[in-house]
Amino acid sequence: MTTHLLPDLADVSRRGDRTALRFGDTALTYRELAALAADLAGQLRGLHRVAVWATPTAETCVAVVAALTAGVAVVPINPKIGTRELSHIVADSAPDRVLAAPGVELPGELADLPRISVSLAPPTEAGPLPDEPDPETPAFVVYTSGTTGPPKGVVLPRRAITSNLDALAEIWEWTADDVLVHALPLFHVHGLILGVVGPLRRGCTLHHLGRFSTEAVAAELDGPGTMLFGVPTMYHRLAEDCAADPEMAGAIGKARLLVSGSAALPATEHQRIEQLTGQRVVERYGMTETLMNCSIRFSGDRRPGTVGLPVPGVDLRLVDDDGNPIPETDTEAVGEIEVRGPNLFLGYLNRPDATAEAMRDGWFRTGDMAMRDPDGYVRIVGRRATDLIKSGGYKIGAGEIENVLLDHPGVAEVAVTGEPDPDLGERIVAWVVARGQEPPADELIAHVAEQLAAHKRPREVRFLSSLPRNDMGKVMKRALTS
Ligand code: MCA
Ligand code: AMP
Repeated sequence: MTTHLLPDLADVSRRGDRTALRFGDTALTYRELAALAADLAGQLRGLHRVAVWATPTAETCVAVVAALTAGVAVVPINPKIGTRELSHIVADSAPDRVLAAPGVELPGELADLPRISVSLAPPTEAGPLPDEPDPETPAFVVYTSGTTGPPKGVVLPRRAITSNLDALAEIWEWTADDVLVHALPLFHVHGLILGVVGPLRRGCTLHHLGRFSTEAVAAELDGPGTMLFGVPTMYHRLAEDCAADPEMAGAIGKARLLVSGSAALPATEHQRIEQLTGQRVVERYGMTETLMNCSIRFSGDRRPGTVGLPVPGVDLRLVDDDGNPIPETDTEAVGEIEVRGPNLFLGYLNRPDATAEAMRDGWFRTGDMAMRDPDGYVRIVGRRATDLIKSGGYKIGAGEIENVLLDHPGVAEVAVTGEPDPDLGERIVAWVVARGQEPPADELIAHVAEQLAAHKRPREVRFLSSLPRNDMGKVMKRALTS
């Protein structure tokens, strides 16, 4: 017998009348969600993959749950996606249908796909749920940036999701009594898999805020919210506002658990939040391809600057530049993190070359560089690739932005870098050699937002007469600092 990915939807007698999801004034109980998902799953039967217009709404969750129920892979689409990125994702993932709320105007290639409207109106008759799909069935294709080229589709099987969510539940003592609060976007692992599938698998309640604000987070944690998921930028903004508002600090202090991930939370930020709220943030480390690899335990030592121990079921090693494992007792060496376990993806969609390159003897090469504390706690110290930027918790490839800027008629040459930023972690900077007269910076910024996505836009444009290059003609990005 296979275990269900979403047990409380498969058997609503368990928690049918409990609220599953709340987005503002819209709430669905487990019973309502199960009925909507069963109805929609009936329409998805036999399909291979569907695109979901991933607005932060209950409709997105219904679409995702229906697809999971039917065993159809979901390709979540950023509702602020630009034209070029959308063309790539639709061509690459070739979805059979697009799922969106009624009345939403879909852009570009999505408008050409057969559409299924996701309504929250109760179905007249809830059909039986289909049989639980095989654990190796793809559940999601999540697009993630690399150093060069367009984003790659990460194919995640159900097995990775169930095993990883259960491991997190164990170490975070996450139960059906929790009310998870967050405001994360629903087109990445953090917001969608941990933040939506996570609470539904636990049988607990999700309160999604629609968009992030420190006031909304505080109001929830002062009320029913018990857990918060956020990226470091959100914790930075909470720290700033708590410093000015002791009442807000008191509200945040009531949480059972604050979890930070998607990028490093600076130790100073950890300390500031603890001083202001009395809460020590639990940091965890993950990746789209691997889900969560490491985390501080709920009852463990919440040591700032570390991401704790590997989560149960995940094997982790550090390797040197030649790929040789570094002994666990070596606490001086910096090595690349490699992981293996049931948490791993199936591969990059249509990219066996990239999949092979990312693997070494069954281990996934993360590109993240780390050290180990004497008790095994992992300390991330950097990344192998300088061309990957983490801004606001989003991973962004420098090459992707450079290619788009080079298409602008006013740009002759360009190099994109990430610079330290107190709010975003890193801020994207475009160094531009103009073709003729310098184009307005705002125009270049808008060009990237329009072609790729708003979060990939440079926050600054700096004009140069030439780019620093080495003897081979390669741009020396390290020389590009303000
Ligand atoms: C501004 N905007 C523009 C432009 N300028 N739109 C078009 N063209 C422009 N030139 C709009 C934006 O679309 C947005 O619209 C608004 O202005 C503000 O944008 P921005 O400044 O980028 O937002 P922010 O306030 O700085 O956002 C901070 C944030 C956000 C809320 C922390 O970065 C965020 O949600 N980060 C989460 C990232 C995440 O979930 N990562 C998970 C992947 P509007 O106002 O309408 O929004 S990592 C992962 O999954 C792994 C597994 C892991 O470990 O977790
Ligand atoms: P993504 O591809 O968007 O899933 O981002 C994964 C990357 O985010 C990882 O390879 C890390 O570089 C980074 N990351 C996630 N969580 C943390 C963390 N707690 N500390 C440092 N880096 C992190």
